[in-house]
Amino acid sequence: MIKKIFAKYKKYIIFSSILIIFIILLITGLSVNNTKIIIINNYNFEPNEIEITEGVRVVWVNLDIEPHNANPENDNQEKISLIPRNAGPLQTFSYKFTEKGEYRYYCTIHPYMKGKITVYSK
Ligand SMILES: [Cu+2]
Repeated sequence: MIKKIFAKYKKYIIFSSILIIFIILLITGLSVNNTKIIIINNYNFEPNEIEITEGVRVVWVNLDIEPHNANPENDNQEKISLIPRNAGPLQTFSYKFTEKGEYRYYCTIHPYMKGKITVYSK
């Protein structure tokens, strides 16, 4: 029965699958330019050093079962009031960097977790 239906609509199924894949590629391709993803995995920011241009949004995705956050290492660095809230397991937080500079951050819960983001002007 299912085979029969599949045979009947084969063309449409293949066509719509290709269309869906194309749309997904289009959406991810567009957002990749303006978004950088940092995975938090096993008490590490991966990658822990990135270089971006102004206007890029950095998204941290926490894959650990522990909560993590990312806060500026230097309190005088008033440019970033960076991500003050904790991210629980499988949660994300994000920050859009609009000013060039070097941003060092760490997790206040696990201070040995460190990262650096270098933002260049456009
Ligand atoms: Cu942490």
